[in-house]
Amino acid sequence: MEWVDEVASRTRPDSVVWCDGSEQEYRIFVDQMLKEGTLIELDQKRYPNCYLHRSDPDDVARTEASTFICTPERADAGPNNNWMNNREAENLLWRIFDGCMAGRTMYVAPYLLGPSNSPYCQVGVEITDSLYVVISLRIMTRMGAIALERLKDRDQFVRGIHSIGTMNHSLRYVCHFPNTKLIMSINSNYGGNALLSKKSHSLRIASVAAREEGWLAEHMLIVGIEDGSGRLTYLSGAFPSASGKTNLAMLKPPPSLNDFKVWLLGDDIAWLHLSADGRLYAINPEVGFFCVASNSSAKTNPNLMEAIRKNTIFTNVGLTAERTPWWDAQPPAASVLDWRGRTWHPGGATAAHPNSRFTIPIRRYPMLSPKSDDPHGVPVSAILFGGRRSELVPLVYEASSWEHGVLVGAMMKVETTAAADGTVGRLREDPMAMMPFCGYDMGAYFQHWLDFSRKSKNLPRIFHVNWFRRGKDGRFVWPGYGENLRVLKWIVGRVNGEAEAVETPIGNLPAPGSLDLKGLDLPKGAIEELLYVDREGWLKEVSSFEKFFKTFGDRFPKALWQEYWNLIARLQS
Ligand code: GTP
Ligand code: SPV
Ligand code: MN
Repeated sequence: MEWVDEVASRTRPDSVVWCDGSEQEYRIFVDQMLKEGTLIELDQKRYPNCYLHRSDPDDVARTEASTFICTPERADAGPNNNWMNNREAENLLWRIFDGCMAGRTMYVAPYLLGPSNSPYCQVGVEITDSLYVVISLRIMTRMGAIALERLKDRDQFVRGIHSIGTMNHSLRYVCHFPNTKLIMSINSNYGGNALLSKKSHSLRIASVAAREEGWLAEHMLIVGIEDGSGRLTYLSGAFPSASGKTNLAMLKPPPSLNDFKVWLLGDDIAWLHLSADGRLYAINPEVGFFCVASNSSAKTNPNLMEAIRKNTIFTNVGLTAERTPWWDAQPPAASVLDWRGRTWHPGGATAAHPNSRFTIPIRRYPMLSPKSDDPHGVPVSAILFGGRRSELVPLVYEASSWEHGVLVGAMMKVETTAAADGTVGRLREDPMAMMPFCGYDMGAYFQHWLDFSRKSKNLPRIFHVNWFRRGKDGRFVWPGYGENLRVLKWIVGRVNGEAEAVETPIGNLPAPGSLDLKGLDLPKGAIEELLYVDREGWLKEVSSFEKFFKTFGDRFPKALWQEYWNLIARLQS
C-alpha cells in the first residue's frame, strides 16, 4: 500500500481502483471500454463475450530498441540487452511518469504466476492506467483477490508500473530492474511491452532469479503426447517469437495418427525446476493465450478456432459487416474494415495487421491437459529448439549430449517476424529463443544451462526442429501443423529407446524409414531434402557463430567453446 501510494503521488491519477478479478468487475471494465471506444463489440450471438481492440497504428509489436535492463554495471546486462544504469534509468523514468495519470484512473492489478498452491508460484502487482492491460491481465494470469491473499504472509512481489503516457514513440521505455524486481513501462499499450506479467516478469525478471536459485525461466511451450497405449511423454519447446510454439502446443493429430492425443499445458512460457528424481518439471505460469492470428484457420489450427468462439479479445484484426473478426486465413468476406478501421479492398495490404493477436482464457482450450494446474508441473522428457529457417537446417535432429544440446540451442537463428518492430525476414541469432528475453548476460546464461548436467543424470534429451524449409518455388517443403506430430512421434520414440537414428556431424537424424510418413503425400525427394546434412553449408553456418559467441568475451563458457570446436572438427573430418 505504501508503494501504491508512492506511485499515485508521482503519477497523480484522479482515482485509484484495486482490481478484485471478479466476473462482475470484468463486465464493468468491458462496458466502460465499449463506451470509450477502446473495445468494439463483435456479434454476440456468434462470438459471445468477444471484442475487438484496435491499437495505436504505431504500437503493434514489441519494441526491442526501447527495452532495457537496468543494473549498476553494464556487464550484468550483457551484449544481448540494451543497458542503462539503474539509478539514471529510474530518474529518467520518474521524470516521464511525473503526473502522467492526471485525469485518469490508476488500476492496481495483483496477479499470480503459477498455480496458487505451487511452491514455484510468484506474485506480481501491475499498476496501470490502461483498461486494455487490466482485462488482458485477467485473461492471462490469476488476477485479483487470489493474489492479494497470497501477499498476506509475505512482501515478496514483482512491481510493475505501466502507463499509456502520451504514446510518444520517442519516449517509449520498457525498463527492467532485476535487483529490485521492478519494471517500468511507458508510451506503449502493446502486449509484450505493457502486459508486464508476460515477457517482463515471467522471463526477464524471472530468468535472473532462476539463475540465482538454480532453475530455468524459458520461452517455451509445454505439451503432453499420449500415444495409442496411453503412455504420456511431456515435451517443452523453445521457438522464437511467431515461429510455431502455440501451433505445436495446439496440435491436432492427422487422420493417420489419430490414436495419438496431444495435451496442452502452455504455449509461450515455461518455468522448469529440477526435482528430487533428477528430472526437470515444467509449469506454465500463465492461464491465457496471447497468440498470433495470421494463418490461423480450421485447416491449420482447428483447436484454436474452437477456443476463440467465446470470451476472446481480438487485437488488430479486420472486421466484417456482420461484426465478425477477419484475418488472412478466413474465407473471403464482403465489406471488411481493416485493423485501423478503414475500408479494405481485396488485394490491398492485409486487412489484419501481420502481428494481430487473440487473447483467450486457457480453460477455453478443448485439449487442456488435466495436469495443467499441477503445483509441481510435469516431467519433461525432451526439449525442442526450433528455428524458422528456409534453408540448410533439417526437419529434425537430436543432440548427442546435454552439452551438445546447449550448443544447438545457442546456435539458433531465426528469420525475424512481425512480433517485434523492424524488418521481417532478416536472419538473426536467437539462442534458445531467449535473445530478447534473457534478463542478464547470455554468456552466463549458457553456463547456467551447462551447470544442470552436474546436478542431474536424468535431464531431458535435446532436439532441434525446423518446419520452415522452403523449396526452389519458395513454398514450404514440409506441410507443418498437425503433420508435425510425425516428428514428435520420432522424438517420443527416441526418448523411450524405440526409434532408430543415424549419426551425422551435427547430431542424430531419423534413420531411413524411422519417421512415420504413412498417408502423407510428399513430393518425390522432399524427405531426402528435409533430412540432408550439407557439410559445406553447415561449416559456413557454424563458423558464422564465432563472432557472435566472442561478443560474450570471458563469460562465454570454455566448455561450450570446446563443444563448438568439436562440432567444427566433426564437420571437417
Ligand atoms: P509468439 O506468440 O510470438 O511467441 O509465437 P509462437 O511461437 O507461439 O508462434 P505461432 O504458433 O503463433 O506461429 C506463428 C506463425 O507461424 C503463425 O502464422 C503460424 O500459422 C505459423 N506456423 C506455426 N506452425 C507452423 C508450421 O508447422 N508450418 C508453417 N508453415 N507455419 C507454421
Ligand atoms: C512474443 O513476441 O514472443 C509473444 C508476444 O509471445 S509478446 O507478448 O508481445 O511477447
Ligand atoms: Mn512468445
